[in-house]
Amino acid sequence: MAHETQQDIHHPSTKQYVLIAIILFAITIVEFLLIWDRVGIQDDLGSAKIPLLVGLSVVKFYIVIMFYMHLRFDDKIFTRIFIAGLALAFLVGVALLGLFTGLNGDQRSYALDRAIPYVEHAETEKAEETTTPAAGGTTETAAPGPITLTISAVGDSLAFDTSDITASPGDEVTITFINPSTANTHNIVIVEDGTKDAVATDGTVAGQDNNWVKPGDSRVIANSVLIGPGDSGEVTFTAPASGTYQFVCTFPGHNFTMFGDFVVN
Ligand SMILES: [Cu+2]
Repeated sequence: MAHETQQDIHHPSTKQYVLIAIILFAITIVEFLLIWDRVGIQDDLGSAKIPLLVGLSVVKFYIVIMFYMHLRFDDKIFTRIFIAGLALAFLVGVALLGLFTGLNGDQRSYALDRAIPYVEHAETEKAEETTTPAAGGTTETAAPGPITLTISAVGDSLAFDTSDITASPGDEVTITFINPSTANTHNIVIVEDGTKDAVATDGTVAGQDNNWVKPGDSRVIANSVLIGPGDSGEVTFTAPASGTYQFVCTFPGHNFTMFGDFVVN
């Protein structure tokens, strides 16, 4: 027993491989039935389906590594190496989660600090929504004209120095954007209300060559090019109809903290 080699042990036959495939397929069907809303089990199970699905995945994982990856038939050293790697991956995952959430389940202070602007923004947005219906009556207050706004990034922070800018419908708006950062590249993109994150997500896909903005994105009213550290740039556009819009930096990841409201009234 102490000197087992690969030759001593029989690998599974084709018949056994087929059987294993059928078992894996059957487990997958069960998993699918658990989450398919038309079956109706998923509502009854509630959050209980999560440990069930994890358990089924573990069973499948075990079968695959033991038979298809031959760990069951190879020298024990391979199993030990595999488990060591798996344990390391698990610990790294837990450590990464620990960066944002403590063991007691509370979010870490710096994670909370970064989350606060988004919550505040959601509240102000709602407050404005309730007041904007009056603007539907298009009461023109001032004749449209050219206006110039200046906005700046805050040092090396992922933030603009102002949380809202205003214009009147039809204004020829020129926004001068100053980037005093020593490290970060930014842009400024004017978008339809509530679309900043979706626009940024599509911008990330579009890539740096497109200034992190999807070409032809209908939610984008105007955008600057990328403005590097220490540079400044301008974007000129005609202010759209009355309402609330957003401005945002769509450099990947910046959109969560680097945004504000663009109010047209
Ligand atoms: Cu940015």
